[in-house]
Amino acid sequence: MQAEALASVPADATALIRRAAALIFDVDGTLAETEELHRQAFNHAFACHGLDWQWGRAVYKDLLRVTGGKERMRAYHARLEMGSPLSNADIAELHRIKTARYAELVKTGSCPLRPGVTELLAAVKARGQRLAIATTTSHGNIDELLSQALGTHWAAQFDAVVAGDDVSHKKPAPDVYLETLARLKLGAADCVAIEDSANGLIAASRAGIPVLITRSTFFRDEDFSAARVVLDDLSELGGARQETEKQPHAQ
Ligand code: XBP
Ligand code: MG
Repeated sequence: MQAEALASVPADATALIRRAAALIFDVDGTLAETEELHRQAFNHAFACHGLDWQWGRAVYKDLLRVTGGKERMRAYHARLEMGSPLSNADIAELHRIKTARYAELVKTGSCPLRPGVTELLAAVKARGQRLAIATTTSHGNIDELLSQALGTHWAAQFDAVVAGDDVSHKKPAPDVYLETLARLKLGAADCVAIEDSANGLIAASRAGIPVLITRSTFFRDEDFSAARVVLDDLSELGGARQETEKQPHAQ
């Protein structure tokens, strides 16, 4: 059976989820389809800063190969090979405006958690398994999204929350996943990473963590053959939610 075909069998997905001591979630694209809001927020920042940059979906999809909003803007500017260089201060100011706009957009409630996410989080906690977050975005963005979706005390559900600025190198480097494992005091093989992008798959795999992919809008047609399981979304994990007896790793 081809890896991709095998990887798409929900039974494998259920087994992978249920045997893990901890599930480590990516944020953007995995918990919610946030990248469209990020794209709109970037364009808002460019207009505020007097730049005639406007990132359409096709351009943004390509730019998403660069992780980190600040790094993404630098990469785009470098491609333009024109105009005066953007200083670090310019990039920081653009990212500040973008992040503020992103928060406003999230607060409108227009970016709910993806199908199956809320139910899976509840089932995992009911089984005594642990939850963590390993993302490239910022703590502020995580808090905006999950306060809106899970309430202001969302962080109490997670044993570790590691963001892009907590580590030296962003995905596809393994840093954010290695830091998460260190904070959880767990081995890579005892966890599963839930991701939506090739960079996220590479980062978790480099940390030795098995990966379940949930395909997202901007990364639907990526090569995920290195993943253990590939789903269209987490609602396919119905089985992983029904039984709630404690797991062997249960706290
Ligand atoms: C996705 C990213 C982030 C977001 C934008 O993070 O690469 O850069 O696109 O957020 P992940 P920032 O999928 O690892 O959650 O502008 O705050 O970087
Ligand atoms: Mg992602």
